[in-house]
Amino acid sequence: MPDKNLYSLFESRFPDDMTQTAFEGPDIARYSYADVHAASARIAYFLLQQGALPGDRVAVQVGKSVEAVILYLGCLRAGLVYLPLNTAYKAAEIEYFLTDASPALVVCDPASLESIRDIAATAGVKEVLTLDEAGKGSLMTGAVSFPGHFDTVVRTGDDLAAILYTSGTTGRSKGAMLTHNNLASNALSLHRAWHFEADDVLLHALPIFHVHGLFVALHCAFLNANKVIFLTRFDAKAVIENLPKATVFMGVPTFYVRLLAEATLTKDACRTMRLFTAGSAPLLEETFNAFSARTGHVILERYGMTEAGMITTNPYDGERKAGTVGFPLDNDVRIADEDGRILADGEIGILEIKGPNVFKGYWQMPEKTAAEFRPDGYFITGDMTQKGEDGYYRIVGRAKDLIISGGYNVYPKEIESFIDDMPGVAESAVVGRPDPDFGEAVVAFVVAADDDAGATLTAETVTAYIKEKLANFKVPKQVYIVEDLPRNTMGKVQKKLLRDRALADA
Ligand code: MCA
Ligand code: AMP
Repeated sequence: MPDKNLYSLFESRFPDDMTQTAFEGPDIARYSYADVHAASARIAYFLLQQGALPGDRVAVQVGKSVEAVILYLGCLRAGLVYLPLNTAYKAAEIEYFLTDASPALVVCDPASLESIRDIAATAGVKEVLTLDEAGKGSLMTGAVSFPGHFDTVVRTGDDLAAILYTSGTTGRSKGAMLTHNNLASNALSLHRAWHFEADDVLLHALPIFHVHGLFVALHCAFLNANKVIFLTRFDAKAVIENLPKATVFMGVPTFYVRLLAEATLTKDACRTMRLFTAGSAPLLEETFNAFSARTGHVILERYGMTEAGMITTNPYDGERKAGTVGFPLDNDVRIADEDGRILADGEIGILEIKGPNVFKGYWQMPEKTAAEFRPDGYFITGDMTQKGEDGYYRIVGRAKDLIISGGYNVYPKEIESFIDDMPGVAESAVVGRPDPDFGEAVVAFVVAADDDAGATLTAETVTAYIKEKLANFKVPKQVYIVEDLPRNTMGKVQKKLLRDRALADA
């Protein structure tokens, strides 16, 4: 059986001189490709020795460190399925993921060990290991005595490499199953489309629990064994200080807004750069224009989603157009109406896609998977799209009720269900409001119940209630206590009116 393990693809591109730098950065030690290869071998051995078997899931909620990246690579090598979790998730959210995915092992920050151990025990997890932001913990102490050579487990292209949870319009998160082929094909497409070369240096400031920072950015770098300048968090000043050592930078639109707020972002600071890319949320034309006026660099905007990696990209060589996401990568795309009727060029409809990058389905949710694919295999993205006369694709809206705040997806339904369960609440509606920093901000409208708890309900108590239980990026930036929610004659909440009110107030 030919080996399609994604790690084997990376390994085939490793440099002859393995002492070449893989990672360096202001807050981390230097790691060569030899270090990464040996450390990922030790982790692969250790995880298998802990009782995990190829195909088992390894859930990981840890801060950003090179060791966390090496853990990901170790999982690939051991044939384990990597399941990264946003560090902002709280206990109740983690409980859902662990119960749903039933991982063999969990790796978490030592600070959350106690609470995660309890949840893991109920979810039948064999072992909970720790890894802190400094790259220390029981994972590393356990792995250290294992050999630095490991025969990467052979995988077919269709075997799972990772599961990434994405929230859903129904409020329940779904685990998108990504295969070795899905990840490899998308990595190779991007590497080619964005002209990655052996001497590129990637400046990395994204979180590594989502597609953008983990797959898009790191995979491109690994395919040429490039050096990665690894920032453990996004900080605009640190990014600008490190730009003169780099050639490529990738960010969500909020990164670019925050970079532009720094006077030190100049043409000179960008003198070694060849490429800035943006995605995960729409890049405003004013940000695109301000960035090119200030730095001389035209940001390349691309579009994608967890279920498919990157789908379209602006051209590397041709004109990069503001407000567009360019052309399809190596997948077939079409625009259709809600019933799947294919529309003519120029018409606005929902983008549907088919290709080697498109995921295998949602973990243990065959009905949800079937509902999001057409009978001929096209996946329904839920993004309202238009193909212009110029051939460029534009994402003009969303058919799904989704807010994207600072590059993180927030599904109103999830927040509404949560608020509705709060004592003293009759009902609620959550909408997105334009925000200069996060692109969109979460705003909640809450109707108090006609009871004692309802009588004392305030915006502050609602906020505090959500903050305690849900990830911070889901916490509304503003809560309105209202008499009732505007409804149309069918009884449906008129979210447009709520958005207008939130906008007028802002
Ligand atoms: C932090 N906060 C947020 C967000 N991040 N609130 C709303 N939206 C957010 N995204 C909260 C904090 O908890 C804090 O709340 C307050 O806002 C201010 O925090 P701040 O220090 O400014 O935040 P930060 O730590 O600097 O984080 C902002 C960030 C971060 C750097 C923009 O959100 C980020 O790294 N975003 C990138 C997301 C990403 O990688 N997306 C890719 C998904 P309080 O003061 O109350 O505690 S992959 C994807 O979408 C697809 C596949 C694609 O196409 O790429
Ligand atoms: P996620 O579930 O985190 O993978 O988010 C995917 C969603 O982010 C897509 O379905 C789009 O709605 C949105 N998205 C990603 N990139 C862009 C972009 N360049 N412009 C507009 N929306 C985008």
